[in-house]
Amino acid sequence: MKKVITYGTYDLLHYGHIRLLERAKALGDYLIVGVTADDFDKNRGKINVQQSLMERVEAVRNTGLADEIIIEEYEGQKIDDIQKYNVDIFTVGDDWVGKFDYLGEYCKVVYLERTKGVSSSELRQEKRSLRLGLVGESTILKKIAKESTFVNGLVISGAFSEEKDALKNILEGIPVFEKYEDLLQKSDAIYLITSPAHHYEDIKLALKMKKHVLCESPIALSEVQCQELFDLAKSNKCILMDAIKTAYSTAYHRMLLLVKTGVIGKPKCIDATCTSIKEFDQKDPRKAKYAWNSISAWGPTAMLPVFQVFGTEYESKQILTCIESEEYHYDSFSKIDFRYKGAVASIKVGQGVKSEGELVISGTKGYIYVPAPWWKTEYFEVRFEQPENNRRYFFQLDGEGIRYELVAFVRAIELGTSLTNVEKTISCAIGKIMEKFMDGEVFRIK
Ligand code: C2G
Repeated sequence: MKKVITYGTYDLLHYGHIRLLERAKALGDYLIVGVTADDFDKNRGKINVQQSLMERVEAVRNTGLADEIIIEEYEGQKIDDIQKYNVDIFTVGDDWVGKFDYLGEYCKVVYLERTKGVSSSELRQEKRSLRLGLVGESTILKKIAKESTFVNGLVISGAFSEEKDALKNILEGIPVFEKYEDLLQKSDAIYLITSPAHHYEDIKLALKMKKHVLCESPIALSEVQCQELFDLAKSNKCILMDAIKTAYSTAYHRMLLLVKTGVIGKPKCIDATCTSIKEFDQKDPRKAKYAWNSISAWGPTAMLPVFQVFGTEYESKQILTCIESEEYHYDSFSKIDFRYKGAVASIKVGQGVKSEGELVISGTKGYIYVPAPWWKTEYFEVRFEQPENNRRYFFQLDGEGIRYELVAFVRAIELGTSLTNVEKTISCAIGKIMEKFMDGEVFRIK
């Protein structure tokens, strides 16, 4: 019996795939089809796959052409499979010509002509692209514009900033609008990174015009305002999403899931530190006005694991801060201690103080250690009393998580339902901390 094997994602199964499978089957007597796992695709840069693995497997099964379906999960697996299943022929479309010649050592390799004029990417793009407007002053806009090119169905419609000069040299080839409303008119959604004090008004206007909003955290500087914006988004059938890219990093997300399985026992203490030295010049009022203080720039990221593990119902908290400018509410460093029933957490954030940017989650059986910079790491360890029980985890991170965040935003809009990794309650709890800070409910480090 001649065994043939072929692999693919088979997203939105189409005529090109079916023709490939038919010809593959005709090469022998028994056809094995390897369908790629989601993680495998993500790691090879295919982040826009629309269907789940089960849907794709079902679609292949329904062709009736596969005698056996297997899942492709790791690089190099093809060699293992060919040996394991005693395969005679490996085949794939000729868009891969040369790429799998190395398999010739194990079986015959056949490249079949790819069917012209049909592809999953085109099918995905058939839906009208979502026009995303960029709003704000930060150089992060440049990263968003770059990362958007990796996301199917997303185009940048233009940009707007109160500080026009701020957009110079960072957004080449993107039209800059004179008025915020004009950009909103030409967009379906916006990514917002104006200064936090402006978020509330900027988001409100966008939502009133029925535009979806992805806003760099904090969404607003008070809990009530946050809640109001989420309510407005709901009644206007819009998506409002908190942009904390760390929440979309695979390593971070998997780490969180592991904590929830109880691998470190009962979590008792979290220490999260985020710092980056940034110049703050209050003698330049134009720049000072738009500067993000340390608690806004880093607070949401640092609070994320605290709220995601322990929840938002802490018993008490204390904000300790070094204020550099009263006028601009600018802190060079802040530390927040949270007391929970049976647990504590502490975050340290700063733009005028440098420290080790690590995250430690301590539990009754062991602890999680995420090395600096933990907010964009690909790696973490689960450590125990007996070092031989320690485990290390690595998950590739492309585009600092921004790419996956944009994919989640676009899909949420398509499906009309929130797919956020940052719960609304967390966004509101962040807003509440910001409010306490702005109201001066702090201990000053003098
Ligand atoms: N195909 C084709 N004609 C098309 C489109 C795709 O013949 N118009 C073929 C591809 O060449 C491939 C198979 O259909 O052999 C599945 O295509 P994809 O789902 O796009 O999978 P791909 O990314 O090519 O993965 O390990 C995975 C494999 O390397 C192939």
